[in-house]
Amino acid sequence: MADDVARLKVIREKVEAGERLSFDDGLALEASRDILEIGALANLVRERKNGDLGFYNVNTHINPTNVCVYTCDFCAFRADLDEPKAYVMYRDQVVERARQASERGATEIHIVGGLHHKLKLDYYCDVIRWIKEVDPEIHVKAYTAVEVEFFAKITRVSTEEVLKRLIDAGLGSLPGGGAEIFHPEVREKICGAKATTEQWLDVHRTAHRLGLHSNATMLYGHIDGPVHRIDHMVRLRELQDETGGFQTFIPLAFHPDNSEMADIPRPSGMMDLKTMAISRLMLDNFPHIKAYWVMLGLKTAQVALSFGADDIDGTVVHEKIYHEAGAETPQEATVAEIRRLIEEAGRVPIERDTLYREIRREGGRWSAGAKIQTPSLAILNS
Ligand code: MET
Repeated sequence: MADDVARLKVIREKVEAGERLSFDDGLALEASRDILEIGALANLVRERKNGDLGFYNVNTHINPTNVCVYTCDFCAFRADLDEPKAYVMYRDQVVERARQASERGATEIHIVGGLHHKLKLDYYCDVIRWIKEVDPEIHVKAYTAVEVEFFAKITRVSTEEVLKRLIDAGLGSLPGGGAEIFHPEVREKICGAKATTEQWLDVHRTAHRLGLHSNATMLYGHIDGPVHRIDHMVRLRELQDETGGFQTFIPLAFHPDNSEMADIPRPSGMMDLKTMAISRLMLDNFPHIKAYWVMLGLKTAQVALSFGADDIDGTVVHEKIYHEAGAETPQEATVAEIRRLIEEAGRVPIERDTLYREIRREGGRWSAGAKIQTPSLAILNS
């Protein structure tokens, strides 16, 4: 206990001085139960970087197929080709979904899905094209690094070539999925077949070099321990030092239902908030930390806005992956609801696009302004 107080005091001094926390500092935070002090430190960084802004966006999800060659233990979404629940969305369905999104004023479509061995890269490019034909303004954030690596394998081209073809089709940025846990002790057990840690990081490195921004996630609360989580964050921090291309880190709370790990309990509220706060503290070079309400629940996501998070994600609609794993959250949150939650948390709700530009709405139309910078961000970036 006395040890804990002393360690946190040293960490506080570092945070106040804007110094980088070490791997061991991360482990000390993990070992501590002083959620209020950890939260206060994360909040300090959060306010230094993002003031009192609380970001959200108006988006929708498309999961083009659930057919997947991989059998990750935590996944309740995947299907074999011959299973009744197996599906592929073709042009009409994608166009219809994009049309609905566009009519609702969505600024972003988020696409992730299964790795279907019979579909070609052209199909995955077409999904983006079909959306862009409906609404060229809508930002398509599509395909995890795991998917990009898989497309490269089945097409026998480099991941750089895959990214170039996707960009040509209209890709705007990469989502952060497929990262799970980078540490091999865990990764090999829960998703050993898919892209390795090095491959995942390399796809993002390449994407950043090609001018794309991307996000990064971490699936926590299953067989991961403190070392694995801190290792995950430090690897991301190192790549971000190199490229600066990451925008947002999203800690994802594991949902066990219908998965091969259904016997593992869900992460607790304590773990959710601590992981959020530690992410903010360790990932000192990530501009944003997101409390993804679909997985955390709206209530925890709201509280997380005082534990390091500055973003609560979007209206979502049509979420399948976590709902099939037992998420009890609604399918959709309204803008009014999201804004109320942010305001009640003492933050100023700001609608952003995928690249964190402020959205202005007039009548049924929207436009993106300049990239949002809090005063402190402006100073840091000048
Ligand atoms: N199947 C993809 C992957 O493993 C998408 C996962 S959804 C977050 O990366």
